Amino acid sequence: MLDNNPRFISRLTRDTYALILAGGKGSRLHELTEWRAKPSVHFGGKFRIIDFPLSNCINSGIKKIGVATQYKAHSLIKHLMRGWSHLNTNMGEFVDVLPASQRTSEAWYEGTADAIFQNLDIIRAQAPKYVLVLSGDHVYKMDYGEMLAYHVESGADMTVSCMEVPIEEAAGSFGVMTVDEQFRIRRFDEKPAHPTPLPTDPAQTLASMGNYVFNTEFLMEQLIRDAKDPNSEHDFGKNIIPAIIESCQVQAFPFRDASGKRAYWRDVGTLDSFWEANMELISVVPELNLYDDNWPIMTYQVQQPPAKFVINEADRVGMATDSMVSGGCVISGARLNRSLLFSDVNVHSYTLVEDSVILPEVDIGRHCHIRKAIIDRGTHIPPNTQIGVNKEEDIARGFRVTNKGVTLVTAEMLGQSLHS
Ligand code: ADQ
Ligand code: ADP
Repeated sequence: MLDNNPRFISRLTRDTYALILAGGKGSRLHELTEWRAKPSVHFGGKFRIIDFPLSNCINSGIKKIGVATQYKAHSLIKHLMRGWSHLNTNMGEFVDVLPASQRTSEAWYEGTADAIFQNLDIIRAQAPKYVLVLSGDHVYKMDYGEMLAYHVESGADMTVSCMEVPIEEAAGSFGVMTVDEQFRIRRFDEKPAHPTPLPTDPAQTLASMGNYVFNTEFLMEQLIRDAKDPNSEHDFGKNIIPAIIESCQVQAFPFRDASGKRAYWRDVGTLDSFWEANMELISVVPELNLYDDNWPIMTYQVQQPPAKFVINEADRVGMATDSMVSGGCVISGARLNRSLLFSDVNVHSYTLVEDSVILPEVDIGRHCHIRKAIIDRGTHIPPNTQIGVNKEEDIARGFRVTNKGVTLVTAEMLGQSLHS
């Protein structure tokens, strides 16, 4: 059996080219993606979202990686150059940045399939046996080797990773599928308003995670055919998958954790899910373990001194509970509770920060109260500011308040210009 033979799986991963799609807009993150693509959005105290699929590739033994960028790519490209270029070695390993650059026509990347089509010559030059197409938008830990082994073992032309998702969560957001007993996909609808329920559970549907394995030759044939179709939007979910499920073998790969249960996977596509997924990390035993030596998540990090906590001498105030605090932070005479601070954050005396996600290089002045908020990178909160305490007031001041009552504050909302 393939999956019992790790040496065989390493042969598959070595023969795979991974192409991470990182050009999408992520518009439901509002101002967080006004200046950066979603894969470049900060996550988990020191990472960017794209660090998860990239680390998954490395941990799975896939070391030929392309990242297709398009929308607002400066922050992302900077991160890739600083954090991931060390992989470019003369051993044939690399993380290649593949910006939309009108390589095959006058057009930019028109859809996910077109983003690959425009780079087919680059993939061809590597002559991999398999191409792994990954979404750069999600937070999860996954051994792609298992998916590759499943793909090869089932003799599929294409394999789509999937998981059970509540119907209301999937409606309008995910591609959903119906499978037969062998998990071959028999029907696929891209973001339907009313997803087909699972036969075993009417509250759930089988959703695509936007990750695909292809036999390289097969992928090339499909993309060349699709490129000639004037009615196609050149998208995997909308065009490629529905066009091939009848005549080709397209398998669904259910993504499970080691105990066979639904694995951790977060879309962090809205401000509420971004806030929730970050806050989950603070719990005593989070579902996503960032302290797992067996599956390290790698990133770019600046050299920083340790986080420092200083007590306010006048009234002995200052403490942090149920919080994660990154390098370079100075918490001086302030209180933190259930909060996640990225690097280089300063919090000054008599300030209380609770249930909040504070991105890098934020400065929070004295006597502030920040509650249930996301503060964007580089924002300076003036002394005596209240955020998240009175949501009507937040809206009146031009902050964004979500349906679930999370307040987002960016430097621009406070009239501050941001340095790059
Ligand atoms: P979405 O994520 O909504 O659905 P899409 O917006 O096409 O689909 O984004 C897919 C990935 O491609 C993202 O990582 C995005 O950044 C990137 N991307 C989008 N347009 C791009 C372009 N022009 N150039 C380069 N990269 C681009 C997809 C599937 C669904 C599935 C969900 C799971 O289509 O079937 O359920 O992912 O989240
Ligand atoms: P990140 O916060 O993701 O690290 P970067 O600073 O690396 O982002 O890149 C963000 C890009 O957006 C840069 O090109 C930066 O100059 C630009 N940018 C960010 N905020 C603003 C703003 N308020 N006005 C103009 N440009 C901005």
